Amino acid sequence: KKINIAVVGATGMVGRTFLKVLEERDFPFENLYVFASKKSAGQTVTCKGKEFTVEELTENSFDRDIDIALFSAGGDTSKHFAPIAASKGVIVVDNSSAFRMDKSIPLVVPEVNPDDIKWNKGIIANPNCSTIQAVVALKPLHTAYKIKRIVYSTYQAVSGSGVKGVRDLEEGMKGNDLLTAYPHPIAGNCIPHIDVFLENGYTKEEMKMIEETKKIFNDYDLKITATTVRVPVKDSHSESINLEFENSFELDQVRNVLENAPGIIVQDYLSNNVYPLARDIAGKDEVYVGRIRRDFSVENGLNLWVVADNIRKGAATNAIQIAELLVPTLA
Ligand code: 2RA
Repeated sequence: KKINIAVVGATGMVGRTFLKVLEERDFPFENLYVFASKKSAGQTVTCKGKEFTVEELTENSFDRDIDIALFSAGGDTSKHFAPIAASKGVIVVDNSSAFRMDKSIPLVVPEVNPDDIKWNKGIIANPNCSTIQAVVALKPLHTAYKIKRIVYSTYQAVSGSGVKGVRDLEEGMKGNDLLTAYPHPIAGNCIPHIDVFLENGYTKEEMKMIEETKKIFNDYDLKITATTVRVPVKDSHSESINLEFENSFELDQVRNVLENAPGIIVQDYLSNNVYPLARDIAGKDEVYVGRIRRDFSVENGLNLWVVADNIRKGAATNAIQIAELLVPTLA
């Protein structure tokens, strides 16, 4: 069956990347519909060499034959329109955080928990970018050695904040500090504050990594803490991940497990300074792992350095990989 697909939020940073990745992966759609807010309606976007006119998203937008809708237009838009789309038989893959922690809605990374798409009831949630790259790297190790505890420290690109973050960095680098995306200048700075602070002193971003990891692994015994930091990098999130396993491991085994795992590229050759670098990895879809070394301060401890493009694997490509898993299930 040829698929009819919709992109909601088609003019945003992730929306435009949806269109690029659909084309790159030659996703088998017959018809593509592109939606955005009233102010963006009328613009044209391209996919597979064809032009599409952006329509304003309304409650009737899904009164046509649409099989899958990719949403990336903010939590409020998803909260309002995803259930309407689902009620018309559309399967929504939602990139917002609106439904991620809803127990009745699967939270999916295709390399990690693909079978969870089976119990979707019309909405599938795409995890937070910083969570996606982490669980791709950790899944094979969790399977092999059973993770007991995770310490996440992230160094997150400004494109995670959309065009405002990118502009704050670019202007800041010219000495013109704008404060449109962050409470402090981002140029030459590290800001330990992504999203809002919660009662427990953590930020929402930190709690997303903690709670989403447990849901994706379906393992609520995992002990996890996180510190998420915005750094003056345009694309790709970098993460230092410290792990403690229940079981012992040999380092060359660990490297082998990672090298043979889906979606991972190991870059770890210290003699010639080879390790994952955000600037090289922008535009790629894999998760890059390096600095693989024992944490000898604890029993069965390991340190990793994990880098991925936060707009591609962290959002658009992961959502489209979920859509690819859905294609065979559509009559
Ligand atoms: C960020 N992960 O980087 C969050 C949302 N994209 O800002």
